[in-house]
Amino acid sequence: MSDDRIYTTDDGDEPFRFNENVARVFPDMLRRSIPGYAASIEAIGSLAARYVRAGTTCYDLGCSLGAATLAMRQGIREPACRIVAVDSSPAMIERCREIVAEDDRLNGRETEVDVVERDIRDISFANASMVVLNYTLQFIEPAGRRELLQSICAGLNDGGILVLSEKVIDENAGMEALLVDLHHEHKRRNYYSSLEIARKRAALENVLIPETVATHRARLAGAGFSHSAVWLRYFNFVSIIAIR
Ligand code: GEK
Repeated sequence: MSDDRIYTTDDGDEPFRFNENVARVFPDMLRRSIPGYAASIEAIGSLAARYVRAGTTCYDLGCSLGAATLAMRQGIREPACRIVAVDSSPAMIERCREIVAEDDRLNGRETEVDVVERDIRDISFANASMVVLNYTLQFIEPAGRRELLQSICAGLNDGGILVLSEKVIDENAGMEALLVDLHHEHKRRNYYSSLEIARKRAALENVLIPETVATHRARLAGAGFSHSAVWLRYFNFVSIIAIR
């Protein structure tokens, strides 16, 4: 695994993209940048054990290198399940296919995994018992988020679960400034310089568009989910579970 040194040289003037350079350092980038990331992956495995039903499909949307896919695959206790792992970045998909093939070799293929290069807005969902959007919805234009969640909810079986992890903003400007500052301090503790943090922030402007927890939960209810709850919060990063 390579270290993320992208913004030691990149000045952050160009918008952030999920290209080959990012795919190469991605596990290191997420581990050092997203507080609670490891906990989100662990919980996805536990939730798969509880919620995934025999003969159903699971979706990992914005799968990147397949960390959530492999956590689901390990967690699933039922037969004849399938995981569809989707990402629009060719660099991510190429590496994800290699990682899944290695997992096939080491751990077997009892749960089939299809790795699909596509925009998650073009997927049709059916017979699903679990859907994961682990830090992905934030990259979809806000105007398209409701339609995507409606289509996910419609494709979930009754009692099925969505895991939605996101960077969020706070309604209160003072709290928002504090949470951003705590996040940046967390990144500095993880050996990102202030310059790297500032450059990455500039590159993510208008690419990663965070919303409030209240906006997410209201949208989930409007999309047809019967309940939702925040199960993880670490500074300005949350993970929400929603049940159809
Ligand atoms: C993990 N879930 O390790 N269609 C498909 N993929 C997309 C789209 C789209 N419209 N927009 C963005 N992506 C992973 C981490 S990363 C989170 C997810 C982050 C993809 C994009 O290519 C990238 O791989 C992923 O969503 C977001 O649990 O980098 O902060």
